[in-house]
Amino acid sequence: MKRLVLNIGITLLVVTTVAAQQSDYPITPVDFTRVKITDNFWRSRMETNEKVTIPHAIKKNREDGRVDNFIFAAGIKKGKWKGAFGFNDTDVYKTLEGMAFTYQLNRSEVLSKEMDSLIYYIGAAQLPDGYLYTAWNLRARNYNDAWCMYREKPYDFLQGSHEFYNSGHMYEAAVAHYLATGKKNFLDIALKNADHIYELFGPGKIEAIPGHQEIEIGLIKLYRITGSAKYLELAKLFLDRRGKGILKGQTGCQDHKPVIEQDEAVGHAVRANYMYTAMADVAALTGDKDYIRAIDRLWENVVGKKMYLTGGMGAIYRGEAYGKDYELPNLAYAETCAAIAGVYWNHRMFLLHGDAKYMDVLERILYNGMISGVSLCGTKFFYPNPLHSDGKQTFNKGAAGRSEWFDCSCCPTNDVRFISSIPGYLYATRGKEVYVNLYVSSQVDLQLGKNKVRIEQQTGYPWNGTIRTTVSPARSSEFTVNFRLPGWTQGKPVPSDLYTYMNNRVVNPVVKVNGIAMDAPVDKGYIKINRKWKKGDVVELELPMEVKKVTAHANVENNHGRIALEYGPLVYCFEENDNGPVDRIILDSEAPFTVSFDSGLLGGVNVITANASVYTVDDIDISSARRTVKAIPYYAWNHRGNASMAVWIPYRIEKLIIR
Ligand code: FUB
Ligand code: ZN
Repeated sequence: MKRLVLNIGITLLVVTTVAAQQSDYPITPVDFTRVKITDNFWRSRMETNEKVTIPHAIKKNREDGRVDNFIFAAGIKKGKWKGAFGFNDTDVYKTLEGMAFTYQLNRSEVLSKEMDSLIYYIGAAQLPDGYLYTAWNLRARNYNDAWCMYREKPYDFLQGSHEFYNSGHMYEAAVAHYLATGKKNFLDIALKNADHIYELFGPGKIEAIPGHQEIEIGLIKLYRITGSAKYLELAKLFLDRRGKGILKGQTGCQDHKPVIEQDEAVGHAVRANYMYTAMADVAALTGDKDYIRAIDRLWENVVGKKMYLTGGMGAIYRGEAYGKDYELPNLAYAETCAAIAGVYWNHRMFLLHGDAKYMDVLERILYNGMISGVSLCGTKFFYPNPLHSDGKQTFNKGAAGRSEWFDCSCCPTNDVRFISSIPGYLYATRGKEVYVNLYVSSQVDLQLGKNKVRIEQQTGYPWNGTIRTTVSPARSSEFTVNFRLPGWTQGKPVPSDLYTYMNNRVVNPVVKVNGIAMDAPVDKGYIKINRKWKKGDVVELELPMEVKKVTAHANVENNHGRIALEYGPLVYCFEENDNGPVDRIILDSEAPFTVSFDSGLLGGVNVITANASVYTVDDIDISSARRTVKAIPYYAWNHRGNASMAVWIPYRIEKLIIR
């Protein structure tokens, strides 16, 4: 046994006695509260999240009954459960998690009061034994979704009811709230619920597993905060019970094989990605090699055969699921929640293996298929994130464009919690090494061994690749700063052969320390600068950006003869607003592409202009004309009304069908 001391911010310390923790991630992320983002790109997103999206989510949660459900379940007022999905409680939890993250940065009294009021209702709704799922507490019979049907007994339909999924989000929110405020009012509710679930479903008890993974991540956070090993044990148990037929071996919820034997991403993509995230945590915390091998294989499969260029995951609308290998239709499902879960998973893979390729994937998701899910104004959302739209099809849960909310609003509330934690993905440390993973103007104070180090980044990223980093240790000392060398600078859009650059020119970045160019070694995708640092040392990094023409693996049939464009970390798309109907464009892949910054467009973006032949068709004639066409960053599409959009554009005529 050893004493585990967790320093959990502000003035709070938890000291407890637990079974010895065997291992953990070898790399430690720098907590988001210590990173101050000073750029325009992410700072404005975070401000919008704080000032617009969080109030919007609170309002929507109140308007459509999600908050009332707790009030009614608590008996504070009389009323019937409202909503279409039993797991609507999670939207209140995820909003609370985002509020807690934000509170840690702004200390707003209004936010604090709002959190306490919601937590009061949640606590009052909890049954004495710890159970809490308002749909069951209120014996809701008005579900319109067969998967969430009311059952006579709690936990009677775990594959559909989402009771454990609900609890997982409650735990994550409660931990965030505890860390932000030091108050235990929410954490106590979460622990009571987790203890109740452990009593019923722990070792030697009922062999149930969640139909929708998420509780595993939450339990591990409870373990980290309390040091109580039973929460980690239960998380692993929920994983280890898979593949034994408890959920009838369904692939949809990854019950087809024991998790350590899984080698292909199948089924519901959000469930899968949350599961892989939890598996990485278990792998790190137990050192279990089978777990590590399994998540490595699953990652290879996703990044090698199942990921969109935008980082989107989960191709298929039916079952919100991963498709077969190379099944990547451009009318992609690519749910925002799956993208966020993909960030969680890839971040943990980096913390485990220390390879930049995981951060490359994370960056791709972040700047493209994740951030596309929230409008610039912060109140309009995509649930699926397709790479093609005809401007009319109602791909977004019944809408042809962004929506303010959904009956199932998992994505908007996931955005709320995720965006407020973005600074936590920038930096990490390992012993006397620092990792600079994302290029964002920012400032951070690090503890590196016994030394304090301030790092300040100034960059125009993602619009240009000039990065100036000032490293200021309190005391001059030797250590290593690792700068991620993005795969896209090295001729590799992704760390697999799924996508390739047609113009694969590798120009090595220029690295200068205090104005003097240097040849730094590169290892695992990082430029490693080891030296005796002194206050005010400056590293300049020039990542060469040029328009990249991407082709997809030949097995991705729908993209034969098509290219997509990238510039820096951003994937581009063509919109009808700039070009007329996008399905009439044939790009001239040999002609020059030019890039210019348009400060008046979509909050300020780099646009790419290109030569194309644009054809028109009438009853008896097809004609074409040479024209300049314009592409915008994919994340910014659908801000100018519903119109056609495409990421993958033909550059040669493959087939001509005349009917
Ligand atoms: O089932 C809960 C959430 O709703 C899932 O994660 C999403 O895919 C949506 O189905
Ligand atoms: Zn979602």
